[in-house]
Amino acid sequence: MILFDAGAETATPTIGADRLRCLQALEQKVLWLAVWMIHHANHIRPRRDGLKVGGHQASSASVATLMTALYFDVLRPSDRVAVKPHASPIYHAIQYLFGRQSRERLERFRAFGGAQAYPSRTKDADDVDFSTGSVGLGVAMTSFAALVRDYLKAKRLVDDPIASGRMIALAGDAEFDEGNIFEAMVEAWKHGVRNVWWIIDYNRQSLDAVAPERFYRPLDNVFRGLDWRVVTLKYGRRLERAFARRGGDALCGWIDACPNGRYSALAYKGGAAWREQLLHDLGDTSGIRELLDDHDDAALHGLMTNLAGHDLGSVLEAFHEADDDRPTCFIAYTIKGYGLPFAGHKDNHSGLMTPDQIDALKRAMNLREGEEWDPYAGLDVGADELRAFLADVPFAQPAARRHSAPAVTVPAAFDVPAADAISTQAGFGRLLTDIARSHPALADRIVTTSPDVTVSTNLGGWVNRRGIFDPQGRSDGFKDERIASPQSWAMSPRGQHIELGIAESNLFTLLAALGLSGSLFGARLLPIGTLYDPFISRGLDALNYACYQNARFILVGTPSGVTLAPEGGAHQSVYTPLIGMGQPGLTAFEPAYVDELCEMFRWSFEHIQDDEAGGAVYLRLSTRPLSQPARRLTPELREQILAGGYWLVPPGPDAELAIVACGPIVAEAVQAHRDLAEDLPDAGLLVVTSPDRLYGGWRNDRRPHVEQLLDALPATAGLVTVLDGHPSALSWVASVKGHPVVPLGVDGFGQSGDLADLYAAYGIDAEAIVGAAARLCVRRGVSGSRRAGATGASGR
Ligand SMILES: Cc1ncc(C[n+]2csc(CCOP(=O)(O)OP(=O)(O)O)c2C)c(N)n1
Ligand SMILES: [Mg+2]
Repeated sequence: MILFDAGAETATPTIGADRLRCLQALEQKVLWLAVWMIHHANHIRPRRDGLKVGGHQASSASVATLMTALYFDVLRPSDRVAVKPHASPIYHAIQYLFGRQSRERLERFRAFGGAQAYPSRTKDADDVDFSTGSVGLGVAMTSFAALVRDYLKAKRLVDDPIASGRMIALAGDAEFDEGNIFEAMVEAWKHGVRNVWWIIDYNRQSLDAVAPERFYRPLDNVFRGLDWRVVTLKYGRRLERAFARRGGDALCGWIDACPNGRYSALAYKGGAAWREQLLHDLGDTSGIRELLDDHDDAALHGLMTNLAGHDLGSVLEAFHEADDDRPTCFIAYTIKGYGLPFAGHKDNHSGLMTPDQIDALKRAMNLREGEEWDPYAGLDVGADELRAFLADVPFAQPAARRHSAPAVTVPAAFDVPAADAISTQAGFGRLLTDIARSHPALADRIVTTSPDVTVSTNLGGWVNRRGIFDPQGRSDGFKDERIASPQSWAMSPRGQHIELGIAESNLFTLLAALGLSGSLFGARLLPIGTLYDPFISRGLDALNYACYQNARFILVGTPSGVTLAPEGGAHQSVYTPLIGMGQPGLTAFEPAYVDELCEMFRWSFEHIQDDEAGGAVYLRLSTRPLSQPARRLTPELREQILAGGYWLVPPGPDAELAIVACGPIVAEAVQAHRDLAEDLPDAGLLVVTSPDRLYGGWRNDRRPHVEQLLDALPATAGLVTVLDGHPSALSWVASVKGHPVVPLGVDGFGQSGDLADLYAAYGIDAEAIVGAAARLCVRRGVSGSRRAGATGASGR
């Protein structure tokens, strides 16, 4: 069994011997605490459900040195770090040593209310900067946080030292299999983002597999191609010294050529196996036998696994050398499970040490029974010295790291853009343009962004007024050449629109960063992101990631549904209303009319600023112009719109039917309601402005709005629900009071056509609604003149 090898680190030009001794002691302690925390959760804490608790001892060990160097020496309080998900125990152990994490929470690692399995900005109590868990996203988040910091800097909304903080990702090497990282790199390059470090824990292992050795080259090339500095930390100083001996070149060549799988296997087997292999391969090379004779098995193992990512001195030197703001990638060679019995084993990802192995490690770390949680026991450095050292660590100095920012005042109402017929998407564009003109204080804090669909989602008017953000500034070539265009594309540090390439994952990761601007950097922004509604799915995990961190933004999905008609199925969203309902931390609306949209926007600006009870908002909009009702919203109607729905036509006392409709399909519902008036004069028409709010209220409120609405409807009445989206987003309304229902909507792929063709094909036109009403009435036994369906429609 191979166990932790403290090695004897030597001082470096910038790190004195005493300092290094303390750091090495902390490195040892951090590794122990992480391993113990996981062991305790799996083997000691009582369990009730027979489930494995898990935790990642090997992933943690891999990064113990790198994190020790960062947190106990290199970081400043203004730096922000995304820690690779499976190093959560190391992070919590470090915060414990700083006195920012309680022993109780460590004892409850992965238990309810305890330290989280993956670092969580919202659920952990020890000041996690960026949540991680879904690999790749935390890494990208650091780039976008840096972009947000640059945006604030350009507008003088943030002071030093916050403005000079580094955005740092401690990444697992397999995270670079996730495409989102490369999308983020390209975008960051376009925006000239600075002051970002990505430190790759290059253990060449993922969950299942050992990575091919060839991977290093493309990785290195990509970074260099995008103007990053690449610092490769390959061999530790003990190995470097061995390379300087006779036979050292051959030894170096041998390791360089050693396939990752073989190297990992030998790292697992230990000293005797290294010896046998080296004798076999290099025994005839002058100097090698002497080198082997100079090392017993343990020392040989220590030497051969002395990769730079486990050599504190090398790591510290490299980090300190990168002292400018150039984006820097450190590729730090490591061994997964370093210092633990399963070091290098290809199956070690979810491996857990046995109680016997833990006991042996405890002994190797000079810990006695009962000292397992002790921050100082068993180390070569005394408790007082370590306490003093910790108190002096730059990162431990008092500084606000969770900022707050004053709220931006939101007007009591927005003027509704005047038009007889207008789409919600056009209304959105006009509203935003009007805000840019008429509400400067609010507009100054709005920042918009879009993945290459700025103009086609109607942000053009806003961009013409507020400009595109570019820290350096660039003129609009077409304007300079006096070529007519409705769109001004000038870029400057004053610009308030961040134009992204087509990568929806980037949109959501940027929204995550913009939406945390207040708490990360102390300056509040009101982010609005637009994209075509179906492509929400493309970035869904990043959207979830943004919401999980409680980032605040307004998302506009437009156009949506088959209502996009001629553009065909690939651009038509079907189940996004269910995403709106199902995504925690996101409130979804789908307005039919533009006055509703204006009220939703006003509410959204307040909601995203409500630090306690707020969240992000999603508005599903359409390009279909609709005749607008001639009305002024009463306070009561405003409330109902926000609560999720209102009776456009309240049901009469003898109503046999109500149509429940959402979004632009309300026009068909109005038509069908008219068609039914003669047969069913008491029928009601309910406009649902938010299936999400309506459903949430039903689940959580004492007097749910949906119940109050349905109180107006006799218990015997039937419902026809209809939307341009998946029918289950509305059909649940029937179960509130047990009304019979025919649910209409779209549950197949979209296709090209005109509105009449498509609405008929998917059974959501007026005729289909009337047909559904007829079927309901037949089912309910409504007879004679009271039966609907003279038209004999073809509802589905
Ligand atoms: C998006 C996503 N897919 C899959 C997983 C499951 N998973 C967890 S860790 C891991 C491999 C991680 O390897 P690496 O990043 O190299 O970390 P290491 O443990 O080697 O330090 C995988 C596939 C995940 N967390 N996120
Ligand atoms: Mg790995």
